[in-house]
Amino acid sequence: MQRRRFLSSAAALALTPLLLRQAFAAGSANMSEMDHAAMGHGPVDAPPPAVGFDLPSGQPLPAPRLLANQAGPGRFVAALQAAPAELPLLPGNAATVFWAYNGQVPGPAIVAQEGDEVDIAFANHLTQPTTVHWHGMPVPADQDGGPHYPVAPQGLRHYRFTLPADSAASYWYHPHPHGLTGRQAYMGLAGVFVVKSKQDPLAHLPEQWLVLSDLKLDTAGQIAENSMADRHDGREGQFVLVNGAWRPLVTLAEGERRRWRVWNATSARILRIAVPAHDLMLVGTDGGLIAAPQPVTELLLSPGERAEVVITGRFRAGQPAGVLARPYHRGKAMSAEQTDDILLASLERAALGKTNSAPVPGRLRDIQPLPAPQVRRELRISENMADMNAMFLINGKTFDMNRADFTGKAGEVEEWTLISEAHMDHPFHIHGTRFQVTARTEDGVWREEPFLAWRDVVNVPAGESVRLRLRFERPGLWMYHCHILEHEDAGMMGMIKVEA
Ligand SMILES: [Cu+2]
Repeated sequence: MQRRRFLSSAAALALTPLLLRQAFAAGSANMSEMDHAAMGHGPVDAPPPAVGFDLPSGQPLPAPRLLANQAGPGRFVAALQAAPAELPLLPGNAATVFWAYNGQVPGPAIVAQEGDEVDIAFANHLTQPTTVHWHGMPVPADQDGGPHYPVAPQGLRHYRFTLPADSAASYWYHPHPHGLTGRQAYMGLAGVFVVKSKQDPLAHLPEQWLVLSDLKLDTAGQIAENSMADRHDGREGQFVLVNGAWRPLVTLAEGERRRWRVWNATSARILRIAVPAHDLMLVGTDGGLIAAPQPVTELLLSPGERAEVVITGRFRAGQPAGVLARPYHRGKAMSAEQTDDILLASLERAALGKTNSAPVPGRLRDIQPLPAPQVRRELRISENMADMNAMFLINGKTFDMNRADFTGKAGEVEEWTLISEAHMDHPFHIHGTRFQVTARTEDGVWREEPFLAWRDVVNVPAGESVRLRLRFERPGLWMYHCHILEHEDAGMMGMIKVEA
């Protein structure tokens, strides 16, 4: 894996910079100094410019604030609005202008139960159209917040759907308007949506949520615009936040067990999360619990992806104490790859108190493999550095709002093979359904997936392939796309029309 990745990155570096420079020189009218520096000195750009200050750090991890339910049991009714919001990031400095749901970054967390009827009244107080996409959630196509259903500035709409049985999972919501998703998300619009089950085998464990997002500031402490490198490689900022806080403090006692839900809500980072010394057990993926716990040493989460892990405190002398993002090379062409660990949160040993060390059951959920497919599709993911208007492609095409790339039938099992002919990793997300990865290549060699899991995002590493099975249950026009939001906005997206 490492060797192949190195070779493909090296090839990308050797082949693309000149074309890149030409393409961007032709297409970019508004380049920052950094862009010019990047163009003049080859493909490897410096990290995001230092802002000259740090954010406050080391404060106890804040829990995401909840969106209050205005209804009784069986329903979840609330109001959500997207609007500019000034938040004081830096003591003594001017507030930073975000775009936020209900004035919060991340947006308010929604917690509902399987079976609930959800009714969210949404108001758009931005000066551009937006939508609310319920990422991963089983909702009807006209409630999914796709680009075909924009909410105009000052517009209002209700999102209504019922949460089916077996839908308990860690979802999230974010804008999905045509061409504007990346900017709206990096301005601060994203929140989490947790669906709970009344039969939850891990209900006895205390939960802690880690919503990972990326913040790129300019020297005035305001949210920076995308650079040319951001638009190509996907935006990364100077700060990776956890629940809106930079390097917060998590305390855990020796032997204490806790259920973590982790969201990668960054625009483009592939996070290789490690918590050295402590025991980690993977218990859930995008689509909720897996069949049986899997001991892991790391958690690879690509943009849009979620995981649930049970952490058990194991403090050992000499181990770095913290939640880390290990270096991961994703084939960037214009910016430097991550070479060092990033500290996401500090971890401190708490005194033994009323800690929970209850065991994790050996069986968590019944997941049946999807049967043999009735339909097989191939999706080739590629990059064309020579065409500024069609740089990121699926089956050779850039996104067209008026073109369904495939037609499917509700209830049929499909097998999709995602084939990367690209130099970068592209995390692939499908709307309207969840899927089971059945096999992936590693250095070009197919390997069967070791366990069943429901997902809605899967990373397709540069030059590799992924095979998955899915079954659309709901008719409609469904999007699939790269979840590096700058790539999605640049057209690495397609649609399948699912007929009843
Ligand atoms: Cu991509």
